[in-house]
Amino acid sequence: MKTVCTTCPYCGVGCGVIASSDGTIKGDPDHPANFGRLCSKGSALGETIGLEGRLLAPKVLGHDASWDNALDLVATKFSKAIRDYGPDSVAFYGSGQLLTEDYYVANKLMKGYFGSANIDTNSRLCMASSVAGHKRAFGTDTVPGTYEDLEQADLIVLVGSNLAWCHPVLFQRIAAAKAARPNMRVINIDPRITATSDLADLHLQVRADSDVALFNGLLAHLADAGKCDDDYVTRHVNGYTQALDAARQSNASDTGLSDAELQQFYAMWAATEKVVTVYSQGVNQSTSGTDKVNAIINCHLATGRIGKPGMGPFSATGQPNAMGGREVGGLANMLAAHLDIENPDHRDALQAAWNSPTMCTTAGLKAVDLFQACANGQIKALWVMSTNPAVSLPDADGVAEAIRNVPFTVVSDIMARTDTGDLADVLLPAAGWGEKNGTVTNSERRVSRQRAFLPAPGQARPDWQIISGVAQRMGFDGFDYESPEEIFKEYAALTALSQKFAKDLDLTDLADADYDGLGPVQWPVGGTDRFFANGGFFHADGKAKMLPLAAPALETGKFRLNTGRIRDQWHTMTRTGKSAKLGAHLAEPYVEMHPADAATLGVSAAELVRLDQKGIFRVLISENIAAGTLFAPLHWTRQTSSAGTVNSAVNVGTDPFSGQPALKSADVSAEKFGAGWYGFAVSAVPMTPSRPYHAIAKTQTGWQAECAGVKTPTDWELEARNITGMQSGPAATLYDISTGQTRVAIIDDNKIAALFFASPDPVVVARQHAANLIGQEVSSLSALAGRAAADQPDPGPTVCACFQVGANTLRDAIIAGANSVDTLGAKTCAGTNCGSCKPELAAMISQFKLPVAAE
Ligand SMILES: Nc1nc2c(c(=O)[nH]1)N[C@H]1C(S)=C(S)[C@@H](COP(=O)(O)OP(=O)(O)OC[C@H]3O[C@@H](n4cnc5c(=O)[nH]c(N)nc54)[C@H](O)[C@@H]3O)O[C@H]1N2
Ligand SMILES: Nc1nc2c(c(=O)[nH]1)N[C@H]1C(S)=C(S)[C@@H](COP(=O)(O)OP(=O)(O)OC[C@H]3O[C@@H](n4cnc5c(=O)[nH]c(N)nc54)[C@H](O)[C@@H]3O)O[C@H]1N2
Ligand code: SF4
Ligand SMILES: [Mo]
Repeated sequence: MKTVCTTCPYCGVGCGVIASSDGTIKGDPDHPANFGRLCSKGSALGETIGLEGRLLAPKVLGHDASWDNALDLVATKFSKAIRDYGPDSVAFYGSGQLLTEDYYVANKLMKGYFGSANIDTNSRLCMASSVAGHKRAFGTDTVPGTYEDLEQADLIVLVGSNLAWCHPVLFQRIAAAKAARPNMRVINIDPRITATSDLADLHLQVRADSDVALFNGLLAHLADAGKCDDDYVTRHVNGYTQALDAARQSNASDTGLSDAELQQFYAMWAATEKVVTVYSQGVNQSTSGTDKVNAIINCHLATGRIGKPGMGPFSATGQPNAMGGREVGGLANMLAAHLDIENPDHRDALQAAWNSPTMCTTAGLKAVDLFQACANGQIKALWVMSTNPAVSLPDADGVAEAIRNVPFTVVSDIMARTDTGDLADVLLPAAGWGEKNGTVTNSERRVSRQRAFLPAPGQARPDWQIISGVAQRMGFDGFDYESPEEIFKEYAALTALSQKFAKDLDLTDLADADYDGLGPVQWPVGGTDRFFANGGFFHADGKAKMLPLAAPALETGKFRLNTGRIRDQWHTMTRTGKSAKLGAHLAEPYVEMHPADAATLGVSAAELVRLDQKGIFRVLISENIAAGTLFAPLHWTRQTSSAGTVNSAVNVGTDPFSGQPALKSADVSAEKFGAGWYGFAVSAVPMTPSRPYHAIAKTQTGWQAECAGVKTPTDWELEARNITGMQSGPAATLYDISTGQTRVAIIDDNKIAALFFASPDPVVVARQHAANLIGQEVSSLSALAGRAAADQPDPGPTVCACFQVGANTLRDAIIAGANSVDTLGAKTCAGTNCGSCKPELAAMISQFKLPVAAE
């Protein structure tokens, strides 16, 4: 058995993991990102490393091919496109989930050997506004602070960040710090009330995209209250007066908050020296995203609250290597080592270091434009790596069409079937997490090793090796790498250029370090932990810039659709979807809707809603969302649902500075989906229900499917067989003529192989219990009751993923007196492993706690 210290492949917290080849996963107690903690996704990594669904050999036009044939073909097609149509006729689309070494090699090939910058990444959908905001304010893309600041702060302001679900270990660090120092305060600014709001002393339910107005209002208040640091501003900041003048033009009532709420927020911020403002996609994914970033940074610059312990603006990165990608110049408008593409000296220096034949001279196409160029015929050869754009880009169906329109498309992925892979001419099998070596950089600039503990399956190869193989076949020197270590050392040495041009990034000390034994290390290596406490910005005069910002006009449309993440799934679910534990939390695509809107549309709880004629989602009626707005998760795809790909209904503009799409604000129509029947099925085998509405998920015993259709089937047994994939074996059907409810059990070898429940209304059945019956002996037909027997209480929908504790179990324990998260944990185990469900436990306690009798 092999055991290694490695890094979690999901979010940008970058937790250290101790992983073994038998699938055991533990948090690394010595890693400074998590000190042993893991969230539900990290804890379930062992369930996701199986080979089910993996791409194990190269495929050309759907047929297995040898590596030689596949790589020759890719090299020939790219060479020919460049020869016939020029370097800008080819494009790469990469990912913040590539390792630094993969990312570096792809950029070197594209920018230094093809001579085009048409290489962009999903970081355009994620961090681009933060990058643009940092560059405007600081002169370079620097995150000034560290995770410790979040523990040392007296006030944490979360803006457009559902930290409890998206950066759970950081959230837990804050929660622990707050428990230890009860005077610490947390403010959450989000148009939705979320699990994160549970920790907040103040939740500001702002109008969407009113963040610039809010922070402009704060800046004016800080000036009026005499809280600006004149000395810091004079010595280190340009643009104060203009920024303040512009801020005074803004109208804080745009936020929709009451005066009392605004004054409370301003007063708390003004009164607290140690304040950290953490922001994420509610800020970045907006047509005013870059301005939002600068509106936040303006307030920190004006007060000098930056770069000192417990204070500063903090952009939480999404993906495990969002930060590393930025360091190696992963975006179409950047060069490696934080060098600028517009600067000829930077370009020349990089070309000299690479000793490369050519160099791109201008920025390339940004993600949305890149796929537009695919649609209009400019792109003749496209290579997509470690991302699923046919799901994750806005106008996902248009993007799929655009990819189809490219004469030659290569997709490198670990999975045989993804919505993007299905469109490829060539599929290349990549080695996945646990099978390859390299480095990633987390949100606090800490470089950590990923280490292999499993053999690469089938013919899978690490991405750097695949890219290098094509480069060599195209006749380029400079790609004869034998290992990721060689690549890392070349890149680390190259960051000397960043120093030469007075930039921030310096990894040169790592160029001679022991790569195998490299522990987590923060940059600047051996320097200070934080930037800018005493100025030292990276604009030519060494000063920072405050920006004069106008708040955008806020539109009122039909419904405003906000999108984002849920606790237990990662993006397009290609990995987390393999875990039954993770699937049990929220198992189908849903749309959150205010009760008033539900009443207007005539939809009741658990019915279905159609968005923009394209998507169909289960309605979740909730007071946590404002009337006129909707929220839907981004995770479901055409593989896991019939119509749950939310980006099919998301058609949005981009930020003018960063090119980041406004994924939080699609204008959509919504109507009730008139289902004639609803169904729920569990089966021992994977299902492809192909019904107008369906969504599948993994269970402990096989698979489950939610479905619905318009026309009620006449033969329910046939319907059950078609949906569950169980064509043979005896079936028992129960039909209740008074309610129209139907139950079908299909038996194989005297064991229950599939169960199907249908009803004219949303199906009420103990789903977890039904799933657990699969594979059981058929002692009686009581299985068809669809509810648990008295001696086997139904735990209800899963809340705690680690211990599979359901909502009913928790409700009963709360009613029996468990009235704190800790006692509930002691009684049921819920929340005692990763702790990701603690906000939900707290919410349930306030819902079900019996009122204490007056004494
Ligand atoms: N479980 C899980 N965790 C993840 C991921 C995942 O897929 N699953 N993905 C990772 C990645 S790549 C990323 S980028 C991060 C994202 O992490 P987050 O940004 O925290 O997550 P989101 O759910 O995208 O959006 C955050 C919040 O922005 C709010 N919001 C929307 N519009 C506005 C607005 O105008 N103003 C304000 N103030 N708020 C607004 C939304 O209501 C939402 O609650 O998560 C990372 N972590
Ligand atoms: N509506 C809406 N859309 C969004 C967002 C939103 O908030 N709302 N958020 C956006 C953001 S912030 C992000 S980051 C994107 C994420 O969106 P994507 O990047 O498209 O989503 P993933 O599912 O993470 O895709 C990663 C792919 O890489 C594959 N893979 C895993 N490991 C490896 C490997 O080692 N090598 C290779 N070659 N492949 C691998 C996986 O199987 C998967 O197919 O979504 C964006 N889209
Ligand atoms: S918080 Fe969770 S998903 Fe993020 S790195 Fe840590 S364990 Fe992984
Ligand atoms: Mo992201």
